[in-house]
Amino acid sequence: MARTELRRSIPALGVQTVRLRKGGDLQKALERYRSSPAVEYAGPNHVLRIATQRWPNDPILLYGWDYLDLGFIILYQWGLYNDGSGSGFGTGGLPRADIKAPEAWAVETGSPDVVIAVLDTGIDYTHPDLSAKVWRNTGEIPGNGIDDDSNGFVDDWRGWDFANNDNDPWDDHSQDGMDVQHGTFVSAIAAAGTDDGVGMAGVSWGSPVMALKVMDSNGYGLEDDAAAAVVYAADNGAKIINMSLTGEDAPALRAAIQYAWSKGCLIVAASGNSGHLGGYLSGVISGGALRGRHQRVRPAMHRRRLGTGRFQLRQLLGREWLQATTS
Ligand SMILES: [Ca+2]
Ligand SMILES: [Ca+2]
Ligand SMILES: [Ca+2]
Ligand SMILES: [Ca+2]
Repeated sequence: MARTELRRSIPALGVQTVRLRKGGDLQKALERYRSSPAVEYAGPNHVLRIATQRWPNDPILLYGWDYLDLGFIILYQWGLYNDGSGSGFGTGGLPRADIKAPEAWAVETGSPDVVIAVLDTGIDYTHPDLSAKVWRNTGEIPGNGIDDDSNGFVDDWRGWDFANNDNDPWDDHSQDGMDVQHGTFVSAIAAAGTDDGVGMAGVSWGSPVMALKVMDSNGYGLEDDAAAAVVYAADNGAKIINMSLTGEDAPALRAAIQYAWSKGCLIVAASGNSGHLGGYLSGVISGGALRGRHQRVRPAMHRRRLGTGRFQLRQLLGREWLQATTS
């Protein structure tokens, strides 16, 4: 065998670790061990480390400011880190009923290469926590009336408004005379500027958000606009497509999702408070809401859809894994 010396033996597991002699070649040693019929598995002895956390300095995450000044919502991002103090809509909190964001951020804070398309009511691209995070179409020269990148959309330098068929995806969503800006809120949850001392923290610190407005100022949209936006996202470099919207089964959107999926996009849709769009289509991760004590917000309605969503997540992970191992 290779030039090695025994380091440790774990008889209960049938495991032995060896140390290469000075100047030994790890790959060659592994190949030799793997070719032996007496060896079931050979691999490097991986370095482990303690699980760490990383905390950005955004004030809403840390102190729970009523930042958006809506009056009736106290924004505290307990979904990222739930300390159990009861910020979860007054139901009391269950410590660490959250997405373990600080632990994840210690490993990865999100890449600028992973563009998140947000199909929603648009984005307030002047918002201090989003202005630097809005995707720019570098192939398009703004305001010259020419489709410079020949993608079928004239002057689409910061996304597109499919609801009004114009190049300004500004979030005009309001209700009862008050700004609601659902798309802006969703975009910030996904990828607000983070560790910038401003406002809230996003899950992905690095990702740009592609503003694709598919719903009008009242929060309603049409299937074909959403389908066209999904195709736009897939064709223009989005890696993740988020659809926090709901409705009846929509064949065009179904076809668009299959198109985006075939181009390697990861698609996330709301499991839905009513209706059932996208959330249980093949290739879609279905997301639902939990309260601060880990209860589903709408127990009866979400159980079925989230159950299906978990199945699709397994499917998706299986496919990702297969892609990774065959490439
Ligand atoms: Ca264009
Ligand atoms: Ca242009
Ligand atoms: Ca517009
Ligand atoms: Ca921030």
